[in-house]
Amino acid sequence: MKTTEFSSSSSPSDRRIGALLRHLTAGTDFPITDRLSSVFASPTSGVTGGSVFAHLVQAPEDPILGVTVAYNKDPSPIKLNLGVGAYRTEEGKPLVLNVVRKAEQQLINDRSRIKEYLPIVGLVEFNKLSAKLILGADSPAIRENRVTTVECLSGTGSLRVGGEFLAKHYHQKTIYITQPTWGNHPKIFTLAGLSVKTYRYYDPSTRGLNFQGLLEDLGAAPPGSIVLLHACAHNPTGVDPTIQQWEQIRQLMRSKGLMPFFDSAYQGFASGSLDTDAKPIRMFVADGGECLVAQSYAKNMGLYGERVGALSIVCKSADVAGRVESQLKLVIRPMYSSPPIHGASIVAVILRDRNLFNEWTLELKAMADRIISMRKQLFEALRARGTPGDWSHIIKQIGMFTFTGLNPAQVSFMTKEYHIYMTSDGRISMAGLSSKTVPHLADSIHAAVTKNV
Ligand code: KET
Repeated sequence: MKTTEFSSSSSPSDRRIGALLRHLTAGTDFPITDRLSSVFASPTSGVTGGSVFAHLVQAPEDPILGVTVAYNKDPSPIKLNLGVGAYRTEEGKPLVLNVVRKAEQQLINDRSRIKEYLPIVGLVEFNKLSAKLILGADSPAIRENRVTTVECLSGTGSLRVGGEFLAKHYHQKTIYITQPTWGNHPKIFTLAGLSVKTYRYYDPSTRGLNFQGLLEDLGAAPPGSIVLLHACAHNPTGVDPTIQQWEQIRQLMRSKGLMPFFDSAYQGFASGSLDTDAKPIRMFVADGGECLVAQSYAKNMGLYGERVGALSIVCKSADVAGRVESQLKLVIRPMYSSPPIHGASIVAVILRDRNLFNEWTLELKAMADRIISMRKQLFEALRARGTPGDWSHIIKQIGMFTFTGLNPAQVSFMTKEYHIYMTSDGRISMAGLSSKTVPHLADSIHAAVTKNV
């Protein structure tokens, strides 16, 4: 339908519509296209009828990102956002890593850089370097060309592309996710066309891993089922299997032909070492079997808003990997055509340069260390206040989050009375805390627990 152009060469009916529109818009600030949309709206609405969307109910805010929305609306000067897993400095400010600034400067200075579309699979050098980062520089799977890696829109996009690929081409359509897990997992995989089931993971009574339950549930899963594994720093519990337990999980999964799909959103944030945090994935790759890995650079390079990540599929042969890649392109092309160039270029500059890479590992370690120090400070602050209960899980849990055990009523009390924002499951982002804000948080937890909220 013609909408905005009414030139002298228009047909008589176009001219009549043009005149009508000029009449309608005279004296109003409404853009002409807005007016047009009501003139040409579907017959069920009519110009005077209600909106065709009138039946929509207000959707709830996202359980994690909605916390930031509520936080932004709070005018209190003492408010504290411990909802989303995003790193903050001791001053409570978002951090752009120094190596990222340097890489961006390099990119700007390079006048030969262009803004053409990337290929469907993204920046090829970024893909190669990402596979090396997660699987290890000496990985036989990479050497044998058995890995296909595509750049995706951060961790979420990588999971979604992987999920849609599996729904289309893998014989089993059920994916098992941990109970509990990151709230977006079930939504991503359901919309990708998989059927989502859970396996036991966390034991609230010990605030640790329910290893027996995990083995039983995976042991009872139909052969071939897909299993989503958090590579490290499990979200939201902060509880990871030990290396010995990973080995048992690997043996069980391989013996039943279960397909591992790793979500690696926190490489480097658990131990402070990129290699140590990738170990569980490398154990699965070392046995020669197949698996999928979704990588995110949101947290470990602080590239949250750049939306840069990668999906790797480790196959049995180079031939299969090539065909897998050809099918991944068919998933990606109608979804977003090709990924963005800037974030992947930053990552590629840092990963290819030994000095920048080393500098990155230091900055990453500093972030991980600050989080560990926040754990100690919060634990000590609660001890000093004599807050009832065992709070040792604060220092035992790993990664960005503490799964406090606070219930939704206690969380809402802390938000209302202390302006502390966190997800209703009692998860707090330790990365959002600083030495200055620890006492305030400890006061609020103490009050929530002792007032029997
Ligand atoms: N996996 C996990 C386990 C995860 O916690 C996140 C983000 C992602 C993937 C996706 O991150 P991306 O930015 O797409 O690379 N988690 C934090 C942010 C969010 O919810 O979007 C969070 O849990 O706070």
